[in-house]
Amino acid sequence: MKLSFRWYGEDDSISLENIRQIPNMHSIVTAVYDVPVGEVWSNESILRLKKLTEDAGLNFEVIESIPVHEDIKLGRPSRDKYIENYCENIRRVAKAGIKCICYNFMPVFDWTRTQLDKVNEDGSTCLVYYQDQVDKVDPTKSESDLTLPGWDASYTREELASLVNEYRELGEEKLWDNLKYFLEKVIPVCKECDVNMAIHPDDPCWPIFGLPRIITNEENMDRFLKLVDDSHNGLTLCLGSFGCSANNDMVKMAAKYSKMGRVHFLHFRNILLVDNGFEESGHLSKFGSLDMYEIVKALVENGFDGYVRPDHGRQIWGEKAKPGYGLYDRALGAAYFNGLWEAAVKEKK
Ligand code: DNO
Repeated sequence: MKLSFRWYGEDDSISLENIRQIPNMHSIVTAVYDVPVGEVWSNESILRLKKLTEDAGLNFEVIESIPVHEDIKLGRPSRDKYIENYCENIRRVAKAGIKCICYNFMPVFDWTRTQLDKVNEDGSTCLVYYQDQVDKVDPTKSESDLTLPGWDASYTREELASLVNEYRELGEEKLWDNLKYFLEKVIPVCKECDVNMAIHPDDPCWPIFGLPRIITNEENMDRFLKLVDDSHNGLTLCLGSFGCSANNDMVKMAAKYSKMGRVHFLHFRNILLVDNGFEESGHLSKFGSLDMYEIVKALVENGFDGYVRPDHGRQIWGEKAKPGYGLYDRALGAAYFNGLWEAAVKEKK
C-alpha cells in the first residue's frame, strides 16, 4: 500500500510541504491542468510537476486524471487522433516515473452533487446529492436555468444539449463498444511502459439525465475487466462512488478485485445513504453507511499493494479550500486509514 494525496498543482492552496508531513505519505496524485482535454501534455509541464513533487520529498507516481475526450466516448471518426494523443500522454508520463493513471468514462459530466456546502450538526460542511433536485434538471432544455455545481462551464447551453442528446441516442451497449475500442489501443501501450490504468467508477453509480453510465456495479466491473483481460487494465476502487448504491457490497468488491490484482488505486471515503440520495460523511465507519474496517481488512487479506488516497473530506476548522479537497479532513482521513491498515496487518499475522 502506498499512501498518496491529491494535489492540484501550483494553484492548489495546499502546499506540498504540508502534505509531506501527513504520517506515512508516499506519493502525490496530480495532473497537467492547463491543456485542453484530448491534447498532448508538454514534457516541460510533466517534468515540472515531477521536480516540485520530488523536491518536497514525495514520489511522482500517480496521475488523476488523463481525461478521455468525448469523441472517444462517442466513437466519432476523430477518435483515433485523440486515442493516439492519449497513448502519447501515457508514454510521456510513464517516462517521468508514473505507475498509475486514473481516468473515467462518464459521458459529459464527471462527479455530480446538488450542493457542495451542506452544514452538518457540528458546523463542518460536506458535499451532498439529493435525487429530487437532480430530477428537476434537464440539460437539454435551454429555457431551464437550473445548473448543478461542478458542471463544465466550457460548454454553451446549446452545445451541452446536443452532446447530451447524442449520448442518449448512443446508449449503453455502444458506450461499451467505444470503451473496448479505447482499451484495445491504450492497454498495449501501458504494457510496453508498465503503467497501470485505473478506471474511476461513475459518480453517482447510476444513470443521470438519461445518459448511459456503465462503470456502476460488480457485474459491470466483471465485464469491464474482461474487455481487455490484462493486469494493466484495472480499477480505482472509489468507495464513495460505488458505495452510494446499497446494492454494491464494498467489502466483497474490495476482496474480489484485490485478489485478482486489479485494484491499482483506492479512493478512501465513507458515505451516508439517506432516503433521497447521499451525504459525504466523515471517514469513520460510524458516521456513514460503509464498514471501513472490514473494507481495509479485505484489502490487506487479499494482498492489495496499490495506491490509496483519502478522498473528499468535509470542510472543517474554517478552512477555505476546493470543496472536498481541503487539507485538514483529508489528513484526518489518511490518519484513520493508517490506523485501520496497521490493525488489519497485525490481525492477519
Ligand atoms: C472527484 C474525483 C473525480 C475523479 C475522476 C477521475 O472528486 O474523484 O473527479 O478524479 O472521475 O477521472
